Amino acid sequence: MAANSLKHRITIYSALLLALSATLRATDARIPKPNIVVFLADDMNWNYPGFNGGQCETPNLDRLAKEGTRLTRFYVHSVCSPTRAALLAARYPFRNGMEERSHGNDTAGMLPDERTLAQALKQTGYDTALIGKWHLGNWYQRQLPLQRGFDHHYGLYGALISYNGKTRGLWYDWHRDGETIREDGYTTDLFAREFERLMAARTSGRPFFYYVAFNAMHAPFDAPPKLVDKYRKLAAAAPGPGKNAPPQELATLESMDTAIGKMIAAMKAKGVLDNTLIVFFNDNGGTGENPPFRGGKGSTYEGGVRVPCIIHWPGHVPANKMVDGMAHVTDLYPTLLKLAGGSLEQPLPLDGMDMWDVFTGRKPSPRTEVVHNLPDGGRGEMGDMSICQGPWKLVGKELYDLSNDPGEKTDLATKHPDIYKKLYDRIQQLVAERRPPEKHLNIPDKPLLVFGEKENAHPPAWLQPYLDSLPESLKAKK
Ligand SMILES: [Ca+2]
Repeated sequence: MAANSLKHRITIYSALLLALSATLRATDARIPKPNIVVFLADDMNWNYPGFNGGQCETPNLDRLAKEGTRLTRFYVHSVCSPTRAALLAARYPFRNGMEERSHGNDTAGMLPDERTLAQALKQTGYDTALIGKWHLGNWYQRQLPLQRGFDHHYGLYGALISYNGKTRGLWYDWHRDGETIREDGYTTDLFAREFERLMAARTSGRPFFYYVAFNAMHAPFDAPPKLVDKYRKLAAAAPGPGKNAPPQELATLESMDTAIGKMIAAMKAKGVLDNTLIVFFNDNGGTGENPPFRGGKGSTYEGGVRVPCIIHWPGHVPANKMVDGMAHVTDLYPTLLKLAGGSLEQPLPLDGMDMWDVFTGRKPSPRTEVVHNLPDGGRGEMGDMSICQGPWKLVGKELYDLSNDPGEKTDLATKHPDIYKKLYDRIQQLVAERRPPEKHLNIPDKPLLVFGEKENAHPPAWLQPYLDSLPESLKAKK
């Protein structure tokens, strides 16, 4: 009897294993290992791009939106560094050390034991590159992109640089592969040129992960004068509500759209576009207001943390579709890594979830909770403590039902004290899981010329005369 039962079990297990391996083969056959390109905008307002009804001309983003799936409830963090850390580590900033924002002259960076998406994809056989803004530590060598999984980096380590001068105050911040370099030109255009160069030079045959993190449209603005003039004239010709976005900001965004168009064209010319998954999103809400949502950058109201996100891979991801299930920036890492055939096994547990079946419209989102900020997160600069579970969202002492009130106008905290308490208690539980950031110090202003401790120790001979020669208008504020 026992022998029969064992035999029966073995037969069942064998059948299950066969079915499982058939499913895996079918999955492998259905999904080729894609190239992955992430386009990350900086501080873009929800209502500016054309695909969201904005007045900025963004034909390339609009095409991505039309040919792809848009996530309409995609969350990030309310300022730059925490979102970038959540993207690359798939863990909330209160765990990965970047709840403390990377400021100008301090040594704050992502904790060194965080495994980045670039490291994980590299282990899976991908070529990796970061073109643009890093902002996860701008000083110690161990913090910089080449030490965090990128084969190649071109752009800035910090934030807030002038688009033409590449300076933040009198700190210079422009690099290629760990060297301080001098290049004339507008950052956004230079990123496109670098992408074109990399694409044309590709010979490896391995899949690639290119992370393109624009400084557009972060201040200080220095947009091409012709474009600024165009939007100034448009605003004058059609004034009124919703038509008064600053021309500098719209011109900056249109420049970014043009750069994205050039990069897509470069992939098409190389014959790799069809097998490339493109993700576009924005790192935090735009400054000021982001209608129809409340608030903007630095706030945990929807306008600060809910951003446009497009998933584009024709033939694999539905075209012209909206997905309204909840998703968070940490979900990209496990989703992309799994698609790439990589392993999610790692010492630090992930907050992100595999969302491929959500992006492809096969299943509703499994995500039931997003943490926006813990009490006093990031020295209070990330907005009020906030968490959402399903339609309910706690922001500071307020409670909103986003299913009826996405604009967060009616505070229901006194009407539903039980729900408020449940969310509040959950936040307190998470406070106990907080991991302290790396101890960081202020870097002395002098003799600081360039970000990157090693590069600053041996600055190039042209640097000081170059900085001295810059007009005040090209020196961004510290
Ligand atoms: Ca930002």
